[in-house]
Amino acid sequence: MTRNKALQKWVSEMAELCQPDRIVWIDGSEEQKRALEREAMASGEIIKLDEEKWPGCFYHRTATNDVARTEHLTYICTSKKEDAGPTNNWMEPAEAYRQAGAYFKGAMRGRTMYVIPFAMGPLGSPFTKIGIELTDSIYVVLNMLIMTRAGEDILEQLGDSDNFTRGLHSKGDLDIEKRLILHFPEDNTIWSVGSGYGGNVLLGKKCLSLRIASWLGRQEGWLAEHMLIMGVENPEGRIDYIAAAFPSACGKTNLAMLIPPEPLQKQGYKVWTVGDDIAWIRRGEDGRLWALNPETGFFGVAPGTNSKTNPNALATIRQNTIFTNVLLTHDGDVWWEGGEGEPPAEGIAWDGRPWKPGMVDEGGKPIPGAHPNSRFTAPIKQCPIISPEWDNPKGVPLTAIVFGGRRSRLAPLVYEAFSWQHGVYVGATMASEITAAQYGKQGQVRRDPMAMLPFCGYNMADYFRHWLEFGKTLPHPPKIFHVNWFRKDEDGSFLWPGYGDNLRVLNWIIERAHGGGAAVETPIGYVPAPGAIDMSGLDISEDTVKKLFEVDARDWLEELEDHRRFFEQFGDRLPPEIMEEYHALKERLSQGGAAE
Ligand code: SAT
Ligand code: MN
Repeated sequence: MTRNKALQKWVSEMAELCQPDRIVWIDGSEEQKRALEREAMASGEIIKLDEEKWPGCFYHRTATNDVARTEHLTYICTSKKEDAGPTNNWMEPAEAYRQAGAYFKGAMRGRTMYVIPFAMGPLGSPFTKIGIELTDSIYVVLNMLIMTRAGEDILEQLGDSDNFTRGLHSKGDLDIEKRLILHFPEDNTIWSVGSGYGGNVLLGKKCLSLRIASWLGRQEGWLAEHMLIMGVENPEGRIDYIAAAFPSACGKTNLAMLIPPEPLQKQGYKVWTVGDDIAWIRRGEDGRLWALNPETGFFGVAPGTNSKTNPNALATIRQNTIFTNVLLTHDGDVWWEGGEGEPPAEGIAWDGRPWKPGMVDEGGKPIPGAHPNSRFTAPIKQCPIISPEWDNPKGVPLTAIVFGGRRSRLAPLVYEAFSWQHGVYVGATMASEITAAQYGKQGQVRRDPMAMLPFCGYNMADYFRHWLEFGKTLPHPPKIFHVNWFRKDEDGSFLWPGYGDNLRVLNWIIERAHGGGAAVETPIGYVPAPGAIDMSGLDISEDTVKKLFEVDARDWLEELEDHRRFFEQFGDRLPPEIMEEYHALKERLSQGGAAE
């Protein structure tokens, strides 16, 4: 399959370790994919869904202890511990290879090792990185064929070069005690063993495109970010591109596929999807920022996806989609909580047990049919509003950068940072309530800088420094904003309708980025002036609007204590600019400039 000596050598060494019965190279052909689907159906690894209802779609169920990324088993293995930093788990590389090596040893006996050559980014783009994933899972192969550009062409592009990410994955025996997700940025290598769940095993995604890429980006002078990319077309036909970072399961996919509310649709607004999870960002020759989505598919959260919340996602997953851990019915249909229509009368839940609507556990809590982190894997091209620019090798030029989190309190609907440096502080102090995409206590607030806490492949203090330095190279750095769609009132109901109406907020952001848009200065940044956000056709009271934009100085001063505690862990490595911003913010808040 290849004459690349470095690749041949590495594949045979890994085969020596894992002892597969066979080695199969993935060529990217339709015939090979079909044959793999048949094989996985025969073994029960995937189940074909009803061809009428779900053409070309499959169902897969993971082990019940293997349903989300396992951050506590995810490591950055650098020679020096400080290079991984205090927010990453660290293991010494030799020790990490030794431990995981013991789990990989003979793990593919009786199995096939698939060699997947893949590219993140379009071939021939300065952004693009090549990887090879070795895996013993057909499910992984089929997902990688959707999520990445995979096959023979990639080998051709790679030629004799040894510049590729070496990814080794084995399901092992799916024992959580023998599960490790290891990154060796100094060796451009990823080892993942003991899991079969998306983010742990689709090595092109979080492992390469964020953890390894963030490391490469720092060396090469660009940014690898956990961001969606979308275009907003205004009635005059101008398209502004926005990149936005939110933690996992906070609505990146929904925002990227947003449908404008009726009054804005009538005015002629349109949205174009470029990506829903990862943005690689470079400075263009024109001094602007250019962003590219390195993926070719969506690995989205199923629950809550319906024709009201995200009709574009629903249209995207109608065919050629793999569903993981949703509810399966006996007639080859799927369903999930917050899905389309009534639940089926009965089915098989994500954990393989029989399920009926209304079932409750011993504590009286409803038993869900689909796991809260159940997913769909669908080709990006099937999205009805896919941007014609989505695979432009140059990427798309960014008008604004947006950070956001899920906060019931504190953070206003939107605010604008005073400068790039302040914007980096805003990103660095992002926080969000824990969702089903992570193991952990749901609802608890955790600090998640730039939504990269689980994905930054090096010391986060150095990452802040990289952002600060990167901004200095830009003649006109884009403005940075923070949004929070999830603010609640005293009785726990959401203050903002969200979904399509978020476009109203994006429009203010775009106006501000172009030098317009009325704003009021607060200690934390600029918020929209009364009337500056188009609320036409919205049933929202003045009082609610006031609450949405409220900046409570006392609450913020309390929050600042948490900022300080978070930053303390980085010691001397923290760039002084960050504490400069901290002190300036504290000063502004203490002066009582905020509404009480
Ligand atoms: O599971 S993934 O890491 O691929 C998705 C996510 O959690 O953002
Ligand atoms: Mn994500």
